[in-house]
Parts: sequence; C-alpha cells; structure tokens
Amino acid sequence: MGSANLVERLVGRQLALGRGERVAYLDPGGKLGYAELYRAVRWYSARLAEAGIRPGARGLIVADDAIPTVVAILALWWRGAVAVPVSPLLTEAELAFIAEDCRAGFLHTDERGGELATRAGLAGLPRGDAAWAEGGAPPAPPPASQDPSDVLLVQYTSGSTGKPKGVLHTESGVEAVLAGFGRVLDLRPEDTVLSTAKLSFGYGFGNSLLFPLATGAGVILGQGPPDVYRITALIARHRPSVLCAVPRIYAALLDRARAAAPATAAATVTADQVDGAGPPDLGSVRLAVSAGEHLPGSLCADFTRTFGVPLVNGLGATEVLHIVVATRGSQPGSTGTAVPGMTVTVRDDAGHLLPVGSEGRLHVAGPSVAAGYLDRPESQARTFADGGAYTGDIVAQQPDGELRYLCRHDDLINIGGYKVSPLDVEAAVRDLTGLAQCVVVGSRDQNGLEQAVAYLVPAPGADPVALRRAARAAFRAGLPPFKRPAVVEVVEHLPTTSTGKLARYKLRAVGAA
Ligand code: 3SK
Repeated sequence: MGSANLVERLVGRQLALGRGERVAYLDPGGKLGYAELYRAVRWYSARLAEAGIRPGARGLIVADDAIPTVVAILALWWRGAVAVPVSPLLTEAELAFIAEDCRAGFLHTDERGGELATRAGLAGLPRGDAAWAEGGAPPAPPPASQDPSDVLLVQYTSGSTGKPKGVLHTESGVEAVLAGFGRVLDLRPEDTVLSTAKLSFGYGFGNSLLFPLATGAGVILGQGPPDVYRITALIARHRPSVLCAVPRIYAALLDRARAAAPATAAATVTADQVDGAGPPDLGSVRLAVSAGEHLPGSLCADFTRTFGVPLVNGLGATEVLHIVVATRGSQPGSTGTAVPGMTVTVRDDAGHLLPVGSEGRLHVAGPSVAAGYLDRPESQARTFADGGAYTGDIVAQQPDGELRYLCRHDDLINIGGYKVSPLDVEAAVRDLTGLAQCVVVGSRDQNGLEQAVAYLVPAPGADPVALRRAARAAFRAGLPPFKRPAVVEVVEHLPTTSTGKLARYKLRAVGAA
C-alpha cells in the first residue's frame, strides 16, 4: 500500500503547521521560506516529469551545498525518484564510475559539478540546474506515493579496496533516523543549523536536510571547502543555534580562539569577525554536534570549557544512514550509547556477542540499517550480517553501557570524515623513480586526530631528500587535498611480522608515539 510522500511529510507538514513564512534555507544567493521551498520543489518536479524522469529513476546530484541542490533532491523524491548526492570534488573517473554504477537517468549540477560531469563523459544525460527551481513550469504532477521499503536515497561510500559502493536507503530508514538521532538532537522550529559537513556526506545530509525539515528549523548552507575562516565568518554573520562539524573543525575553532585574546564571548560582531579573521564567537550556539571521525576526550573537554557549549559526540556510518551511537551532551572520552530504536552490540570476528568490557567490532541493528549495497553481493554479505550491519569500527563497551571508540577494523584512514584507502594514496607514488616501497598508515596528530603518514623506502643509491620532495609533489599532483599525507617520512626498511609480512600496526604505533 502506498503512503504519503516524504516531501509532504517534511515540508508540507510545516506549511500545515503555519510555518510557511519561516526561513527554511539561507545560502550565499539568498533565503528561501518553507512555502517558497514547497513551490520550488513542485516547479522542479514538473520539469523532471517533462524530461521523462519516472518514479524509481536515479538522479545524480553533483553540486555544492546550495538552495537549488536541496530543491533538486526534494523534487526527485516528489517524483518518486531516487536522489544520489555526490561531491563535486570527485575526480572525473570517480564520477563516471558512480554514474554508471547507479545507472543514473538524470543529473543535477551547479557550475563546477557541470564542468566535472561533462569531463566525465555524462553529456548525454538529461540535466537540471538552479534555473529549474524557478517559476514558470506547468503545474506539478501530484507527489508520488512512497512505501516504507522504497529506496529513495543512494549514498556512496569508499572501501579499503576497490570501487565506491552505493548504499541503499529506504523511506523507513529516513523515518528511523528522525526518531533516532533526531530525538537526541531535539531541534526546535526556532533553531538555525549550520553543518560544515556537506549534503553529499551522510552526516551533512541529515544535519542540513532531514532533521531541520522535519522540525521546521532553518539551515545555513555554506559553500566551498569548510575551512575555519569561512566557518567563523558564517557563524558571525548568521548566528546559528546548532553547529554540526567534524572534530578537526572544533580543534581549529579552539586554535583560533586561543590565538586571539580575548578568546570568546565578543558582545558584538566586529568587522573582522564578519570576514572570519577574528576569534570565533559561538555566543549564539546552544548545542554542537561532533561526528564523522573520532572525537578525543581532551578536545571535547577543552571545547566545552572554552566556549561553554555542550558538544554531543556521535558515531555513525553510511550503512546506518546517520548517527547511531551518541553522548547526551558533553561526555569527554565517551562515544555514548545507542540512539532510540537502535541496538548496538560488540562482537568478535565470527559475529559472536562479546561480554561487557571486551573490545570488538561494533554491530548495529534496527530500522535505520540500510537495505544493502547496490549490486555488491559479496561486500553486502560481509557488512550486512547477523541481523544488522558492521560499521567497521572497533569499540569497547564499558560496564555502565557506554561505548568507547578505539580504532577502525579495516585499514581505512578517517580524515575529517573522509574514509581514505591507503592503497589509493600509495598508488599516487607507485611509479616514482628512486622509490622501492611506500606504505601509508593512519596515526594520531597532537590533537589526537587521525592523519595519513607515508613511509618511503628509497631504492639502493637513491637520494632520500630528493625522494621525499618528489613524493610530496606526486601526492599534490595525483590526490585531492584531503587524501594527501600530512607527514612523509623516509625510512631504511619497514617493520614486518614474524612471518615476514608488512606490519602496518607497528607503523601506526610509531606515528602515534
Ligand atoms: O561517520 C560517518 O561516516 C557518518 C556517515 C553517515 C552519517 C553520519 C556519520 C557520522
């Protein structure tokens, strides 16, 4: 039996509650109220219908965060189609792969995404842009009815080997995160949310789209890379009440606060804060959320003390749609407990439950677990198993039920929420003259945050200084900024296990020391 369309359930409901004139979104181009958003979605969806986009079709969204990006996602849902948001910072090869993998039938782009899509050979797909969200189209078709099991969102996640995998999210999964982390977050219609994580990342998708639209709150959409100056400027200009970011953004805000005295609580917003050069003023923020990577306890404590803002620590994964384990307020050192509706357990490699106090693989069961991977039966069987999904994290469960994050179960390096495969990084220097071997591992920096460290072994007779310089240049040329190693070391040999295999764990320990 069909049920109401999710756009009606989110945006339509806000209109029914008399919130049509409230600001839903604010981006560098302007503001959009809930009633205007509802209209724009129907205009866009009329154009989708004209272009022959049918329910079930997959629409790739290759655009930075902006009002038209949100409208395109909601219009696809109105039409009963599937949104596949991806970063416009992908490489051409990555985008071409994803377009083919998800059998995209439609493309929404902004300027940068459009150029990328053209270079990636996607010129033949029907394409929409910001103009589609503007008036003038014929009346929209009625919203498609959606069943709880209908897939309406595909989010791509990278693996430690091989190509990215499309994670299939259903309507009931979306409802589950609203009832799960949504209850912990507890947004109010008066809130204004700023998420430095983008819509193309599951964390940002929930923060900037699902939770605010379900509440009638407003959202600030920032553009470009989320550096600390841009974020400080956005906070100063738009005064969000809820801030969602990855831990390294909180570390950077703290550094900025320490660098400039007096550090906090500026009574008025000064001109240099407006352009982001001054100290961050978090006076408007009532709640901060950290997720995407491990939040060190000392960072949580310092942030809370310095800014006087509670910092919720969350652990999520694309396979479970959003945060499934969270603290309630600041609890330095803790990763928290399961969000409402979800069950978390700690298991060994065979999937057996481990007793409280043990360290093991985090397993999550409950209604926000995705329906699986798109066309990847083997990976699906490994990850979606034992009645739920493994997030790829190793945790310890404390006697009081709190979880504590320890490390990843795989070799992926988590850099600000980007899960980076060491193999991708190593491949960037594979053909370097004078290089015998390169191994990349994750290790913790002085803030306890993960960074990629490359260890290079020179070929006999090669100059180590020249090799290091050449490797840095190759990483710059071949990798996007977030994948580049923060540290490049030249070593004579690499540590091995008793059987002569490379011991990555020993290198991780060296980096952490
Ligand atoms: O940490 C993650 O990878 C994540 C993914 C999707 C949604 C939320 C989070 C925190």
